[in-house]
Amino acid sequence: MPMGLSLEQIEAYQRDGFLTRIRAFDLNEVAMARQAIEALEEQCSDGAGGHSLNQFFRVNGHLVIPLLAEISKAETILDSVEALLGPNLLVWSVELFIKEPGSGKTVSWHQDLTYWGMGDTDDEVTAWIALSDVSIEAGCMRFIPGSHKEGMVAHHDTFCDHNLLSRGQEIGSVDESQAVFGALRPGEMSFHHGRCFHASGPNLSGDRRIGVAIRYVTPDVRNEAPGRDYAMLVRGQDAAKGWINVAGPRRLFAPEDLTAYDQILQDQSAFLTEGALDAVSLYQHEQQQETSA
Ligand SMILES: O=C(O)CCC(=O)C(=O)O
Repeated sequence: MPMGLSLEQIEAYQRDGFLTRIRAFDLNEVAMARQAIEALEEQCSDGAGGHSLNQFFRVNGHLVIPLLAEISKAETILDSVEALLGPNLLVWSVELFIKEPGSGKTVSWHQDLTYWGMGDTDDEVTAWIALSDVSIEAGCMRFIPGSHKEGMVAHHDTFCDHNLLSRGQEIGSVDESQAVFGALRPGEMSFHHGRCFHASGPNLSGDRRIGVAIRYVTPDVRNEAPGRDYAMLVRGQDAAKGWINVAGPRRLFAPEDLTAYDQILQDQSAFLTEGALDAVSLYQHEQQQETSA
């Protein structure tokens, strides 16, 4: 058993469907990661290959931005993910969740797996790493303990403007009195199961609220899932080869990687939950100019 998590932490994740306040990076590492992301925002705001930087931050950024691929391969994170999913790990997606200071953007109650086209599985987990102080005031995530045991539940689309989810999709009925806040200090991470009900509030703090969400999967996910899909092997082996393995970026926005990015987006969109064809990602990120501090 890898030492990334204690037995108590593994049991808590299995019981509650989430786990919070696990250290991923020290303060120096997290400051460097934030600085690198903000440098990208300054220097590459136009994006590349016909896509905005925002688009890469929303979906599959690890395919064209080496920094995001490197974060997803950090040993401390992988040790903890291995404790939850076992020794063979792939990255399906890396996304940035940025709420600007004073932003009213929220995320409605949802389950991730509902829209991802990989079916209902226990072999996926999100590691969400805080690159800033993600306090309650800053709009940290909230989770409903044990909700991952309720199966996949119905969602409806609200297309609400202040929702960061692309269709404003939400679960009809959630007992919010049961919700647990997952506040994180910079460099800490939480884990959540793809069926765990989760949401987040506005950022009422004076700083940006920045999180990197990494979706880890195992080779077993592809035993039942439809269509073709891609993932980057980061630990162990993918003997089953159900995933089409991608190597990760050669360098920032390499033309070959941008071509692969388009192909992957097209293939993923083809079998994504109907109605979500504009982008594989569930999420819309705020543009910096929308800041309402
Ligand atoms: O960052 C947030 O507020 C929501 C993140 C989320 O829904 C996810 O990582 O699945």
